Amino acid sequence: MESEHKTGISRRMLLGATAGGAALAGATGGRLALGAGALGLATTAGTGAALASEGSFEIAPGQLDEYYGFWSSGQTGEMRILGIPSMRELMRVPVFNRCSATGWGQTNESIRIHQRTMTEKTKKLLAANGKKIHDNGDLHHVHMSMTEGKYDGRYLFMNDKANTRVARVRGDVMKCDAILEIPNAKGIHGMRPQKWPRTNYVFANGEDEAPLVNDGSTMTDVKTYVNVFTAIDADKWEVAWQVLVSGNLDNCDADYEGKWAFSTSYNSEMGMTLADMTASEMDHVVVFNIAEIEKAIAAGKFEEVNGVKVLDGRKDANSQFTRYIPIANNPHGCNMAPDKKHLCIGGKLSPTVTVIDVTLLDAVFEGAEPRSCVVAEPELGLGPLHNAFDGKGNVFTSLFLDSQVVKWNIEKAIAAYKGEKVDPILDKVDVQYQPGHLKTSMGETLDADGKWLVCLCKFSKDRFLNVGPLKPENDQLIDISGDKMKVVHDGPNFAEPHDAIAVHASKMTGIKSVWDRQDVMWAETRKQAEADGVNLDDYQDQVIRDGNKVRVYMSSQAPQFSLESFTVKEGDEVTVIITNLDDIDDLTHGFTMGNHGVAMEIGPQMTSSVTFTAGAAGVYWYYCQWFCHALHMEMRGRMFVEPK
Ligand code: RUQ
Ligand code: CUA
Ligand code: CA
Repeated sequence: MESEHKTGISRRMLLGATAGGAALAGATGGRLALGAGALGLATTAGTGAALASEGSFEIAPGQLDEYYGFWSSGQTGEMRILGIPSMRELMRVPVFNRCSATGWGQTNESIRIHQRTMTEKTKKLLAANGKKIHDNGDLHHVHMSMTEGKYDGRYLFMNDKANTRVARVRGDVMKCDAILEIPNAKGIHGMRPQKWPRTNYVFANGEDEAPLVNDGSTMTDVKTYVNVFTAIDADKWEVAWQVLVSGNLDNCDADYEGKWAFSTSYNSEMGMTLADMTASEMDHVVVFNIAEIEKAIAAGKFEEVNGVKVLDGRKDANSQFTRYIPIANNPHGCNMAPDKKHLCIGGKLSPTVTVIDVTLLDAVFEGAEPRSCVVAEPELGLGPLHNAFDGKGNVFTSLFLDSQVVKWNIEKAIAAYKGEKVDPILDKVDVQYQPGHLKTSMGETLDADGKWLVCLCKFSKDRFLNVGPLKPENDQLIDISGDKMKVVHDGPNFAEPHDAIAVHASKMTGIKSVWDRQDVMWAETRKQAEADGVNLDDYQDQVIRDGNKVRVYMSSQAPQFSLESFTVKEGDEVTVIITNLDDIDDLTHGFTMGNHGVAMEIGPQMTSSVTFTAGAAGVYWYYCQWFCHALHMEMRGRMFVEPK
């Protein structure tokens, strides 16, 4: 298991038999232990599950959390992984952002993922700014792929509101493997995977209105503006179809039968100013009829715009693709309950949540009055934004203006709507402060278990030591296992987690600890290596000159790079390709080229490559920036740059 290194010093000798030794000893066993530990948690006394019922979130040192929390990060552009209930941050997964630690957004492997689905227009725009990719994103929503209404651990999907994109992260290695720029739409906000029969589509809402062919031929004529609902083929990672809608689109969800998708609209007015956007008494929820849309696409009844199949579902088109359900002005959250029946819409400006019975939607498509599907509209408090479920018929709604979470019962709300004298509100709890999204453990699936609620508060104000004018947000953990909600933990968080999901660890047993040498992430790099006569599996150092392009192939094995030095010329386009031969858990190396703004991660058995222009003549040191060995500081080498 432990390899003797070229220095003749083994890792065990250097690190001793304590912490480092133990970590190494578990190198093969560790992977198994992780899966078993995660599974074991649900039943073992004294772990998170057992503590949860006692209202404690504490996970003792060495113990594992019961749930993975997948967090968005808003304008930071990454996905984060936290443990629930400890709320410990476990990992950051760069997606739309540029990451200094991993080289995401700089390595060739990541740039290819960014560029694969980029439109020509975007490529031109970026080139004009001397850039290859957008290196920011505004990642609001993270959701996992599902099979029959339950998490299947395959993928996580996330939106970028800033640059109209949707990305996919692989559930096995927790790396982004696909980014899709959505044509025609503007500002992807709400985004949800199809729940049933499986995630064949990822639905994505366009929030901003723009001319359909946005080429400058029309600009201020708002009548030419449209909004676009997009269905992405989740496997092929291309746009399956789009539907034009009236009004803008905010949040969305899908049902548990695979029949419908739903989107809230706060700007049915198609207003361009705040006053215009809040002018009407009512906005609406758009219901999309998936079967009717698929039928029309199959029959070729679409218009192709920018390479995408587009249907017209606007009000005037009177199609069978959409229905518009009037909802009090400026609704926001859109959450499908795991009872498979009730869709809950947060009122935002209205103190109500509107409950739609989705079994009544067929009738609406057959001509029934659109609001005939509304079965409850409880008044809950000020600024209701999002809803979460415990699987027992109760809903938790965030009240932004009241800084509270309210727990209420759907059946009681329906009875009250019918005129019975019942109060649907079961409990209210103060949160600190101004909550947006909130999420229950497994609550957006049929496995909703009613144990924990994570509430993402937009303001922390006085809850933490003052760190200056820019303050963290406050993610709070609420124990919902009893009748009364209990806030049990404050978790400061950096800009700006909007949303999170809590996935039981038993769903995530497919996570790897070591890369597969043949992984598709570097398939293109492998092709280049083959063309250069280099076999990435039987590693030999090579420096290949191809005009002013130089490709440097080497490997890493703690604590050394196989090449102690290489030589290039000033202004050469240098590509360094490194394969990490270490194959034990947690043995990540890095490559940082001094004074060139270049750094990347090379995980166990991974191949990474990065391209840069060699600077002014001289000697430059490169080094490994991920602590890998007692002789990690010595893991370095020189690049000789000869004058032109
Ligand atoms: S939104 S705070 Cu971007 Cu999900 Cu409601
Ligand atoms: Cu290799 Cu540090
Ligand atoms: Ca409005």
